[in-house]
Amino acid sequence: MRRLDPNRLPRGGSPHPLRRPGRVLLLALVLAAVLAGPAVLHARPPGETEAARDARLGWWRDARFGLFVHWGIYAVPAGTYEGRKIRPDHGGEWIQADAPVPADRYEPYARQFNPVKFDARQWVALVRDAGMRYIVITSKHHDGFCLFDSKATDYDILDRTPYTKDPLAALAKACREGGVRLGFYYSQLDWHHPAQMLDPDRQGQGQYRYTCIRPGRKDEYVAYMKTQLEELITRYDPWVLFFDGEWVKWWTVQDGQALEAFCRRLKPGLVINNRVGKRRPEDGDYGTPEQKIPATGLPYDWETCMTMNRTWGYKTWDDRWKSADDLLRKLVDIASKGGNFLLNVGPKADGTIPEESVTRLRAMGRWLRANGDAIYGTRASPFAQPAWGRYTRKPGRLFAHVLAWPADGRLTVPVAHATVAKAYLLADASHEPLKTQAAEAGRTAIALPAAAPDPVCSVIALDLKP
Ligand code: H79
Repeated sequence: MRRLDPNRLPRGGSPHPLRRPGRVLLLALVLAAVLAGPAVLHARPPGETEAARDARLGWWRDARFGLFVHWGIYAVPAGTYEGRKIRPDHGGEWIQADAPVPADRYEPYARQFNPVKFDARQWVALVRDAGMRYIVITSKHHDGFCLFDSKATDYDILDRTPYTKDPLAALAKACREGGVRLGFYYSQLDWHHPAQMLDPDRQGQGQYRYTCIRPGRKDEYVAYMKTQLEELITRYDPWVLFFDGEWVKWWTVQDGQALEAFCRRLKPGLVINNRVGKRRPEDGDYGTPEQKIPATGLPYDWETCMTMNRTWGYKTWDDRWKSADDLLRKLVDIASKGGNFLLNVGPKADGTIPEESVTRLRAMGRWLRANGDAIYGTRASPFAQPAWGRYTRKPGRLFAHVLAWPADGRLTVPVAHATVAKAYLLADASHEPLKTQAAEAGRTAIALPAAAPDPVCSVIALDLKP
């Protein structure tokens, strides 16, 4: 997708940028950027061409399905404080704000966070079983607690918990060995760092949602983030950075651009979400609709992140689970609109993933083993959404995801019969051809078996002639 932000008009890649039409504007922009301070213009790798950008984002666009992991010391209270179930409609990772839990009662949860059953290889095996291609895990959520061994703070798993290992190191290793790409969630909003304070002008949860910077201490906090991001990038070599909590007033577009540039200098191949800045299309690489699927997709790269029940971080009592069928239909819907699906689990404090999540992931993986060709590496449907389901496409191929099997055993698709080389059920290993014939208005009719082969979503593949 081409970006229209003037800050990102062609620059370093062209040999004679100042001889183009519009050079006065460009010069003015460069001048303005220089006057405004360093690192404003080159948020993306300087001179990155569209082709280089496509190459950098290729694996991520093809992956389509990833695991979000919200794991931290909030898994200890797990949704309950002083016998009260805290906010059924809100994530357990917000319990410090929602209860609220005073800092001197929250921090000691670390002493009960001892994930002795955590097995990185088992997590990666589950991710592979689910047909997911990448993981994004919380390195630091809003509570400020770090799941890795950071030299910038002692508020981390090695210094504050009985657990003696770095789980992100183990996960990075298991991901490398298992062919899964690892990414890190990182929150700019931080309830623990001394440079931030709860907003004194707000009461209740708003104090936490919109923190303030203590006068004169913003540079200190930005330096803290840079130290930690450098640790994360150089030590674990992540593929994705997912920022969050960027909505606070003190975090600006310029702050986002500078931080984005900083991360990319350390690893130019990084894929970074738009919350590094202020969620504008031109911030980072991709949009981040949360808990929702855009009705008709978005005109840039995007990823829907979503919970399986109602919480991101583990709660013992949240049993409002979406069904595996529902989640699978959402994956198909998202792929048909050209997006990725980042589906969340909230592991327990002992390091295990709730059984309800595991069964759903395995069910989705079973479907993907037979039908993954219609998800991975596909692009958004070129057609309007049909009443019976969704389309995805690849060069030379169209996939019809049939969610409502036609009672008359006939499906029509908006491609001319002369261009259809073959139609078949994707899950049928023999790829036995289905009968096709020309239909009204340049369409093709496909004769289907009487009953849907898959009760949730059966995929008809169409090989198209060039
Ligand atoms: O980590 C999970 C949640 O804990 C975190 N994001 C996911 C991935 C999250 N924190 N808060 N929320 C989600 C909801 C916050 C919504 C709002 Fe706003 C923040 C409402 C007002 C400020 C979003 C940003 C809508 C307007 C600005």
